[in-house]
Amino acid sequence: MARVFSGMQPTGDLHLGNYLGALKHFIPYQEKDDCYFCVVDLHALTVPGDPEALRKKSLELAMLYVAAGVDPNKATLFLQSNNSAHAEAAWLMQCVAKFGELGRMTQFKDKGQGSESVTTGLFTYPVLMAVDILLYNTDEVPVGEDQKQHLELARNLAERFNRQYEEIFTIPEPRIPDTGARIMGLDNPEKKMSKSAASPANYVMLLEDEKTIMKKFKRAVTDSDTEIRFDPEQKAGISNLLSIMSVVTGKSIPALIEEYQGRGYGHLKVDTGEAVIEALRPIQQRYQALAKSNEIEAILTQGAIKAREATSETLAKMKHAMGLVTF
Ligand code: AQP
Repeated sequence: MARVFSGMQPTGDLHLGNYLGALKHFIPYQEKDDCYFCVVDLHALTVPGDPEALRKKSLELAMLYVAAGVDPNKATLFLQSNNSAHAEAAWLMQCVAKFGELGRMTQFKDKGQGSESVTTGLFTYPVLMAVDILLYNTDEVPVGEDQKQHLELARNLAERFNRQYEEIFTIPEPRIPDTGARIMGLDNPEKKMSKSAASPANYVMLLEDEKTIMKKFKRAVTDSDTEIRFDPEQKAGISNLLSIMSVVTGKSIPALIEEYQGRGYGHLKVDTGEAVIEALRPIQQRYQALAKSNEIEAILTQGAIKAREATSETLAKMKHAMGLVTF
């Protein structure tokens, strides 16, 4: 049985990219593996935000995990800040990580854009993400493609710690899906779908209403050609629609190309919109039911206990290996 860990940030709402690139793939793991799924609320503090909104979004995200199929009887679901081992281990690992390697993280370069006023948390958060994973002796991390570099850092830090101190950490493997690992913006298929995009036309939120979802798909930017071909370089918009349709319906991309060839882009747009609406409907229904109950509080309380239990030994080993004395 493998140990599986993954997390998502409670900043803003989850979009289709977060779902198709990551969350959807969490579900099958819980049938056979020991899974820890986390709302990484400490990560959300790296950019300025409203404390009340963070509290609300953290619970909403936990409910979305459950609505999307995470079963608290099979997997451990918890809020990162409820297990203080994460913050403690992050400090220890910051004393192993190098300034230069953190400066090379593309997400920091994109979000920080060289500004001196960004928080140091934004700079060091890949180290926190590394220990999020390493503390659980994780074997596999299901993530979207944009997290590849952060996963590589986590592996490097684990190897360095093991060499420099003691062999404590398992070296985790990223699990990036073949299709859907990088869902692109509907208004700009050259860039990944992102909740911090300038226009809401960029993304489809998991809890968005059906009419808006369809409108966004109908307006999805494509090229002015008519040929249906999977070519993310030359035909980014059409390739993005084919990827979305493929992950949502389970049909292969070649089968979809055959189905839509010669029918014009309009059909593909509408049918992809409909397939997404169908896929999101049960999630939205389960979410609405959960939101009316206070079930999530008990789930997260249990999850926090299990998460603390799972990490206490590794944290103690880490401290001891580094020369800290505990009474
Ligand atoms: N466009 C995407 N396609 C596929 N997977 C994606 N992920 C994010 N965007 C896409 C995956 O979603 C998981 C959770 O990501 P996160 O909570 O760390 O958020 P993020 O990667 O920062 O997502 P955003 O929407 O892009 O936020 P902003 O705009 O704030 O940067 C991860 O597994 C991620 O790979």
